[in-house]
Amino acid sequence: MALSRETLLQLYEMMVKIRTFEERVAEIYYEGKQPVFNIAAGPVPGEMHLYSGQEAVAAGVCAHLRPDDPVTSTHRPHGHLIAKGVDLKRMMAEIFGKETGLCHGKGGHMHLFDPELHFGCGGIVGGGIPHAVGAALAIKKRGEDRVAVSFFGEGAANIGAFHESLNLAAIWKLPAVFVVEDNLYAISVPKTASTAVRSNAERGAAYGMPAVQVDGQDVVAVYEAAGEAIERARRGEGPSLIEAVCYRFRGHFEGDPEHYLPEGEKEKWKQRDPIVLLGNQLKEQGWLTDEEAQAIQERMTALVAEAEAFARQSAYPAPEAALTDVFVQAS
Ligand SMILES: Cc1ncc(C[n+]2csc(CCOP(=O)(O)OP(=O)(O)O)c2C)c(N)n1
Ligand SMILES: [Mg+2]
Repeated sequence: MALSRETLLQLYEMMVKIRTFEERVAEIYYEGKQPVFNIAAGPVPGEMHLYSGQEAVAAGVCAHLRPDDPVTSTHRPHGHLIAKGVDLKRMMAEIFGKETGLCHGKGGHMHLFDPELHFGCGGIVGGGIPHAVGAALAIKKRGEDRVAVSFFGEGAANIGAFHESLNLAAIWKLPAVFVVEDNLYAISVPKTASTAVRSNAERGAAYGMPAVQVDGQDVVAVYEAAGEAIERARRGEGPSLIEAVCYRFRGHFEGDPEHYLPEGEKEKWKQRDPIVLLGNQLKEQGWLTDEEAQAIQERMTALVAEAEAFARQSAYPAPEAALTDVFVQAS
């Protein structure tokens, strides 16, 4: 099915939005942390896992979702939340730990929650998979046509919760879509050293659910596979598994020396940058000029700058608020 110019431009713009946001976050992250890398210094202390390179997966899947469709994400959540439609100001403020952030500054980059968008994530690898199944069970019991989507890495696909979740989703025919982002590595461990099957799509058969492998650098391929799986779930026909083969263009975390990468591997994958691939396709079709691409970039840069200014100007949470919105053991 040929996609319309409007849809392709929306996908392109979303990928540029995610990339632009994260490139700026990376610059902000390194403020005050040099010359000797100090993880506790700067306006954004702590770890930082960026999504750069994988934008086609978030954009291609979330383009089919409504604000009320639940999404669970990971320790690498920025792309998924932006594609779900978050207010960049509140997201940036959360990354800065400010009171105006999504979680009033108590979550940070790895714990971004947006109840209006039914979005959650966290640092427990694979932790979001059963949460999505729980949401899908609630949707089914209420007789709604919403769909729960869980994004996770190929590393997470080896934890027990993955297998239990897929089995339950299948046996109960739940409206869930599982998206494995196979970016070849779990920190420094290559998939070939941790996973017995060649492709996680092969595992769908074990749970009696349709499963496909798609080129995760190709947003159109992701969009089409996700559309089919999400519509199937909305019709009440049960869960699906999508394996998107992709690559992260930055380290596992910022500061990762990446000694584990074979020489030339990243450079090879960068030749298949999802934004450049779609941009070239649009230009060849005569659907995007260099000036239009430039205008999209400028618009996204301005949006991110606005979010950054909002975050910097916001206050930190008051010390008296330290115990609100968190679990406190009763004395
Ligand atoms: C339950 C659990 N085990 C281990 C870790 C440490 N850890 C953080 S990220 C990560 C690798 C995850 O790899 P993958 O699922 O492929 O996601 P990617 O980082 O490639 O996006 C590990 C092992 C953790 N956070 N949680
Ligand atoms: Mg991985």
